[in-house]
Amino acid sequence: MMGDSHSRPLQPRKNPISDDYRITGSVLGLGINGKVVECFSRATGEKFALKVLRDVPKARREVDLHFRACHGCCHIVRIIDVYENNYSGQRCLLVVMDCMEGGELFTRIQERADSAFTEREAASVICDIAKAIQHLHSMNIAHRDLKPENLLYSKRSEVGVLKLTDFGFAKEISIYKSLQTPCYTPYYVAPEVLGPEKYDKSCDMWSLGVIMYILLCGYPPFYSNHGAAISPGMKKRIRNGQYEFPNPEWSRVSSDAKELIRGLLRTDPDHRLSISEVMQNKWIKNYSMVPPTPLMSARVLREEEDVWMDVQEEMTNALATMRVDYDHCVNIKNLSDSNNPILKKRRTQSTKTKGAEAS
Ligand code: I85
Repeated sequence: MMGDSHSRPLQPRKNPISDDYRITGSVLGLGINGKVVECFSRATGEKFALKVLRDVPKARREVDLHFRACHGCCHIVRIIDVYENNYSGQRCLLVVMDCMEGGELFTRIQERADSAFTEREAASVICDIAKAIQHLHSMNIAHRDLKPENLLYSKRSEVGVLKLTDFGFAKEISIYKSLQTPCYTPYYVAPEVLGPEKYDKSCDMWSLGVIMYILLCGYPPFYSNHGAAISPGMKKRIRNGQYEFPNPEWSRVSSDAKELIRGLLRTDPDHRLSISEVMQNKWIKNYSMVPPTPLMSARVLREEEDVWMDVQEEMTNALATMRVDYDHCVNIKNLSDSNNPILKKRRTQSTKTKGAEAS
């Protein structure tokens, strides 16, 4: 199952990981599907990050997509090795990754001196994230969990590279795959049958818009009135595209940047910008020519540090809602097209009638 024709095949190793790596107790991060701990290569002494997943089909999909995606793009965290081991009595997948020592994107920006973070730098950060998305979308993979916690820097120093991680919700959206079901004749396939591919990708584009907005001002475009979990009011604002560019944070930000955000946060996924349109956008393409206007993001992030957990939770919830909505929409379409009992009955009847006519 690991790997396919257009990728390097991945065979999880079966030998104990402790042959090759020394696992320390140090926890680097906690995901919903598993924890990430520190480990060291016995051969080189180099430090790596190890993600421990229970070996279930969903975990296999995550590792397979992440492994295929991390080659050929320097903005996706690289997988070094995968082991299939028994770990505390359970079958586990142990994923050895390059260790991102620079921490999360917004922690890094928050640590910057006031006004040292500029619109030009924000453009270069968005360009890096966009390159990761472009790579994924060109492979027909939607990440579907693009959020601040999944954007990590490789090193603490200036040379650190921003990389995307966690493919726990990633989905392969090959039209060929979805058309392999016997109910479709590819020549006559309706646009909405091909639609889901676009909706999964447009989820990543919306996330890019939210991240770009936060990067430029330090707070998100949509927020809940009551702090934590997503509220009906916030859902309504997201649905209606109710957000603003308030002063003073936005007063000096270029209209090119605001225009790009508007394109990414369009409520109708059909009208939202695609990744190729973003790569062609001049604020992205010519980011080195974006004015180096000082931003207020670093200070706002620092001053609002106590609500950052709520902001992250809200984004997590919004992404979950979006994935459910789009998946649901796919199910409705597939069901009505393929398992329509009346159509099935009529088809068998008409065959009988035709047979009777012929004889
Ligand atoms: N290194 N979402 C938040 C981490 N190197 N981290 C998360 N899903 C993953 C953790 C919880 C992301 O798939 C995650 C995943 C993978 C990693 C990951 C991969 C590679 C790291 C869940 C660090 C790290 C290492 C040293 C220092 C620091 C961080 O997290 C810091 F700077 F924070 F001190």
